Amino acid sequence: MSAPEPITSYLAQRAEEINAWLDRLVPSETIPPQQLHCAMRYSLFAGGKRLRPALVLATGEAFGASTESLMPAACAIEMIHTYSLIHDDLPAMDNDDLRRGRPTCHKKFGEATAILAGDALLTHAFRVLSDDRGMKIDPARQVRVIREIATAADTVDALIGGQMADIEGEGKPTDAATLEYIHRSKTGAMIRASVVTGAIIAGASDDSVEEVRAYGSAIGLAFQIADDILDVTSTSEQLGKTAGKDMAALKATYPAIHGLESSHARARELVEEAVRIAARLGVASGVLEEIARFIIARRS
Ligand code: GRG
Repeated sequence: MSAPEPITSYLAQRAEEINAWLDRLVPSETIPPQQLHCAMRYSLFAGGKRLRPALVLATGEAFGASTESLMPAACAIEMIHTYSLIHDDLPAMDNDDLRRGRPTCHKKFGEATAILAGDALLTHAFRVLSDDRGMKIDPARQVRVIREIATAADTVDALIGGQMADIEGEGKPTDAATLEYIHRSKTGAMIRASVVTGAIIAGASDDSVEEVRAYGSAIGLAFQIADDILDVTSTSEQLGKTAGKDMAALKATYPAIHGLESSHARARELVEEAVRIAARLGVASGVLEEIARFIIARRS
């Protein structure tokens, strides 16, 4: 199954808007240190899907926020995501040569610059998030957004913690519960935070924020299961990153533990759950439902 046209066009349109904002928010290559800004922008503008910022926009707009108020946080989340990819590709981690269809940041700029480019994207994200001219919402709500994103990028049930568990588990037998923890933390946390961020900026009620969180949890796990499936069923050209890496690194993946059939079935169940949650949010949720379906229909 491939993704239907309307949602891929929607995401392509949002990616253009997001790219224009990122271009304004990230220092230009002409500002010193030029090499560092070149490396940050090289990885940032290498053609990612912009799924996480699109989720911020789609959720926030569904609850009535303006695109302008959502864009700083949407872009900050993409910066954090890109930092994590740069660091994940480093020789000390996944040691990868290809990302987003191009040589990885350290292959192009050297390891020291790539480490700093990741650090700088993470730091710059929080500068953008804390700018009082940015999202233009009540300061208490802005702090809540910053806390939500920092928590997702942190260690407990979050991005860095999930990455650590993933590294520690390499080459060892991993049980289903540990695999689920790694996926929900490493991949799920930032996807969950993306939708929650949109809802908070829009001023959604606490109950709605929690419903949105449940939607984000479901699509976050579905996304990583789909990623595990793509790793074994696609080519490097299709993915824009090295295919078959997980198996070669003896990584715990859904297909390795549960088999391909059950992995497909679990991903479908999670998407159906997400669609049900989106449909009862009480807002126009068509885009959120379509994004949930896209997550397992995508080819890269
Ligand atoms: C280094 C702290 C740290 C964390 C690294 C992101 C990550 C954690 C590792 C990358 C490897 C991996 C399989 C991560 C799971 C998340 C994932 C599938 C990332 C790729 O996200 P896409 O497909 O990428 O949205 P694009 O390029 O489209 O943005």
